[in-house]
Amino acid sequence: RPRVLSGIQPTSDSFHFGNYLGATRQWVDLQRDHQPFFFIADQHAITVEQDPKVLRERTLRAAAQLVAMGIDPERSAIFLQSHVPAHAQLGWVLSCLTGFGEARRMTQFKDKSLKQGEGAASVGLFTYPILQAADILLYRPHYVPVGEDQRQHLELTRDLAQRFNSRYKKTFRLPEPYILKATAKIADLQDPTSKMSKSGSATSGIIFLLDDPKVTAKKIRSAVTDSGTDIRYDPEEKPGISNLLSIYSALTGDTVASLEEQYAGRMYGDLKKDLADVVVDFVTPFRERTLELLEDQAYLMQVLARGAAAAGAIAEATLRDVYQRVGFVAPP
Ligand code: AQP
Repeated sequence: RPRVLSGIQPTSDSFHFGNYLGATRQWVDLQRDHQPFFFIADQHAITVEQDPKVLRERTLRAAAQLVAMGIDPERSAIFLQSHVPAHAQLGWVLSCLTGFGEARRMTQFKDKSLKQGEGAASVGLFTYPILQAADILLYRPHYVPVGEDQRQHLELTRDLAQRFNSRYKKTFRLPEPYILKATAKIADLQDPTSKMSKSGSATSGIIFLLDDPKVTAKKIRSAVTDSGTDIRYDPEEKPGISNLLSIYSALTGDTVASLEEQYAGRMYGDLKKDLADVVVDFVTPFRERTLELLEDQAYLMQVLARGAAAAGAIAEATLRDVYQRVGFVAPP
């Protein structure tokens, strides 16, 4: 079975609909006929300052959410990045293979460091995509299910894999990004030309999976819409309505064309009201299940321990190959 791997940062109390529709929902689907590895990127999280207590809480909340949304610990290895030291160890080797200019071209670093102000961003934020390349390459996955914002990092990962393979010996598989076009970039409800992102936007534009469903319904009913009145999918002219249609279609399985037909001649308010109901029906049981899982931390720790053992065995074997190929003497 082809292998898939992906990760998510524990940097908020709840995942948002961008994370879910852009990435983790594909994880749930792909686990059925792939060999799945999914990790919570706690080491990436500290590229910006975190309160240690909050980070610990959010890490467990992330694990609970993954299980609640349908990642099955019996099928998938769910683990914490910091539990598998090979990630950081391979990260170092790959950073020695990365050009400074090459790292500087990463647009996500440019965007995030600009927000933090000149010179304030950490070196970790700068080298983050290299650690991410290590996260991926250790497992030699075929596919990496992510949102569109990760495409450039995936290209760097492939470049580094290729460079290592040609400089030393074929070691890494070149992974393919698995990006579903329809949900590759879920937009902010208040600023539909920007991606829904916890660090970039006012919370009124973000649908958090664990928000009180009443709050979520209100956010959707207050989403910014476009000029004109017709409900049609046109991301250029109607980014707000198009985003709502994308979310609606992804959650119900109705095609965008059939939704356009269904809402022909109706008001924006009708679409928003119906979408709010669809989203509430989805998040209500999800939220209950997550809160239930959080009551049983012993179970969550057991899931993470099992995941780390499965992932660690593979990651360490790859790292051994790498160390040997770059010329490190094996420990006695
Ligand atoms: N708006 C989005 N549309 C589609 N996919 C998205 N992803 C994130 N936002 C969207 C995908 O979610 C996965 C996990 O991403 P992450 O852990 O890197 O989360 P993130 O990037 O920290 O999420 P944010 O909200 O975008 O945070 P900031 O603003 O801090 O960067 C990835 O596969 C990502 O593509």
